[in-house]
Amino acid sequence: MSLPLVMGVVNVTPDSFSDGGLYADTASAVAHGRQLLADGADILDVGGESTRPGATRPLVEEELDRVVPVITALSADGATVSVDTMRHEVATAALAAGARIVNDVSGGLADPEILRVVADAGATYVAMHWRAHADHMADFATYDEPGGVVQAVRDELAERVEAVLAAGISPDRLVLDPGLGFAKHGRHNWQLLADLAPVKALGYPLLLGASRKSFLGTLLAGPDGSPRPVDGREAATTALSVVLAGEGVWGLRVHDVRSTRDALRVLDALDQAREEG
Ligand code: PMM
Repeated sequence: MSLPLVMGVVNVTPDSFSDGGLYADTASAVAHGRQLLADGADILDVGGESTRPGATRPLVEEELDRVVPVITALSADGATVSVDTMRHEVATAALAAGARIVNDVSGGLADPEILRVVADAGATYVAMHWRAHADHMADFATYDEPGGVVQAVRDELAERVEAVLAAGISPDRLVLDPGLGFAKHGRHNWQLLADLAPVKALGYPLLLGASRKSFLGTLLAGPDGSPRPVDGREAATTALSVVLAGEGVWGLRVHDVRSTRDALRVLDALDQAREEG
């Protein structure tokens, strides 16, 4: 069994839902990235824009100031860095600073110019399913057509694949992501997780970002109905990492790298024991 890559999240933002403000300055973000590497991350995903529901966008200059110094430092350490951005200006600067992957949660819809930047650099591109910016994505969480959310995400990702390839990005440098929590209610996320086959059948590696998301908080709500806070969602996140590893996904985007890495080690040990008979 080939195990997924572990992508550790480095949010250089004041307002991300899970870790907003913890690593908002360069020094603490770089230190956090180094800790995630020590914990077993294969990739560090550095982002300077929060996409939490309702978030407003930073200026381009703010986003650049947040991510470029962090990417420069972590790339100089030898880390494989991805930049979590929807903007071609930020992708350009991040690739020049050493990033090798562009993780675009809008799949090229927010700023189509980003596709050309990635193609010119020969970088890897993650295209996520997305419908609208965070400040109004809740208005787009409707999947009433036959096949529901699974078919809609598959079809909308297939359209993004066409745009990505038309822009000159090589098919072997493309990764798809169904976009858990983006213009999706809790049940939509569960339906996607329960039926990844149609998205898988598009023929590209898959990245999944379930870590600490609010559908897990809702699942784990206390007796009074209030969602479990983000710092209490780790075991559920790790359980999903195990399930998704079994599904053969390419990568897992997580905040707590160590728990997912530990779980993958368990799977690996079992695999080896089976092979040895
Ligand atoms: N989720 C968030 C941000 N970036 N990128 C990809 N490819 N997939 C995701 O699910 C994803 C993402 C939001 O989570 P965060 O605020 O904790 O970073």
